[in-house]
Amino acid sequence: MQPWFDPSLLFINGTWRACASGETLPVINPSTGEEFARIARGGGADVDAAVEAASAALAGPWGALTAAERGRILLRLSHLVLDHAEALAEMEATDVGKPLTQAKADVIALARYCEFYGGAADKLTGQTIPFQQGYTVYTLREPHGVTGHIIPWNYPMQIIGRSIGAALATGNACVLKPAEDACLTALAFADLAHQAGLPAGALNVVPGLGTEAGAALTAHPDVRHLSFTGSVATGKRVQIAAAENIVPVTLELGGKSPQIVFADADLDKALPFLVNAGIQNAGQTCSAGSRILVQREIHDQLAARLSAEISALTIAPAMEDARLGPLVSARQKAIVEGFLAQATPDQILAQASVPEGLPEGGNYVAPTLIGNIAPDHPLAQNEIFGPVQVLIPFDDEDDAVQIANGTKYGLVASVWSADGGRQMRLAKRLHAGQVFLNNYGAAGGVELPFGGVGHSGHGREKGFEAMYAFTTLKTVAAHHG
Ligand code: TXE
Repeated sequence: MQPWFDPSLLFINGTWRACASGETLPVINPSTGEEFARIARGGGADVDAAVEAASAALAGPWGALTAAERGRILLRLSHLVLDHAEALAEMEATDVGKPLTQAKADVIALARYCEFYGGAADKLTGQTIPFQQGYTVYTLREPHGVTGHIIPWNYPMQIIGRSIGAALATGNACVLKPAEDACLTALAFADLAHQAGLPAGALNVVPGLGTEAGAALTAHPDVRHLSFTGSVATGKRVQIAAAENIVPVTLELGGKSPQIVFADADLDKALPFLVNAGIQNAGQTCSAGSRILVQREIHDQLAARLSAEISALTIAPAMEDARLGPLVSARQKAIVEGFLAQATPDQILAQASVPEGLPEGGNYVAPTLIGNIAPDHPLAQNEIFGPVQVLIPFDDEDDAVQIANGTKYGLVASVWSADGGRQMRLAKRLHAGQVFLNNYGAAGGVELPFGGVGHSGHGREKGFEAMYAFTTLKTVAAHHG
């Protein structure tokens, strides 16, 4: 699948150009291991040019638009994304190995983010504040200025939608550094944004390595806000860089999210969610429900039902659209296999088989259910970021909360129970940015504020919360006597 644009170029100031070094990086199809395109190896000089273009856009036509005009551009962009749905989905499936149906869902989500933030652009208001006699006081919500966006490879379109959508709606000018394993739909998005009428410089895309283009973006003194989704280790570096320039930073760093199943749960309803929350996108999901905590009296029953489901999962190249495709890269496959090697044979409760005859260079990993494991075992503590679910028994509510809250993360949690009081109690006690009661919403909810506590990061994206994050509040106090 070849993109309709030249993917070896950068998108800066509304035009395509080669990177300063002229160097390119390979784009590998994870389903086959074959190179099918090249992307630019952007670096510091390219980031400088992108930030300069963004600053000029703010001082020029982009900065002069009203909120309603910005919103209309995003709404046009939403339609253009849908018009290109098939091409975008195929591009993503080929680039990151995501099964076609899941890639299509990401396109719909991207369009929905543009629609949501397009509609919301002129709904963001300040306040008037009662103050002393003779004063009128009000607040203004203003854009930060140039915003830097560092995006991972697992849900490129969704994360671009939530981050760039909110930043543009509030009037910032963006520099986007997509992950080296997933640049194509970011470049396509910039092209569509240009077609939708986005003024030059309002959105610039600089592909390249994290340690080069990414580090240069986080260190740039004219970038006034950073948003980052990725690993904890890189998140720390981004936060340190943000501290050097005293700029706010939003970090979304993944998790080890618990799905807590009580003996009174409706298992027929829960089962598809329990499985899907772990294996969607081959488990490469920040909000994956990768720890299933089950009340001891139904442990064996649930283990048997999960084992049957997980053993039957299908695996194929992304374009064949099975339940799982390959992992994004040979590197990610090695990470996941390294985790799996820590399990003893009695801890592997179920494993699907990778079918014979798949392309040899593909990064396929069999979905696996792990059990007989203590809650503090590394497999039950660390984000594996592959199709690996861990099953852990608990005795009662207190025990469930203790195990659920017993990792360094806190992104999402779910509670499966028919007891309404218990649902409410746990919703309060669980350390997480989102709690789902009798459902699981990984990747869902454009409208729903999303983000973590602890090592899952800080700051909130999605919904209206993101618009507050992408603005700075100014208080104006007028003394008129
Ligand atoms: O992440 P990185 P990687 C987790 C997941 C996975 C692990 C490693 O557990 O196994 O991270 O993945 C850019 N300055 N998540 O190595 O390095 C990089 O180019 C600035 C969870 O891919 O965090 C890419 O654009 N930027 C996660 C982005 O950071 C830098 C999604 C993410 O890459 C940089 C992805 C630097 N010094 C991985 N170094 C989630 N929360 O969903 C790298 N980057």
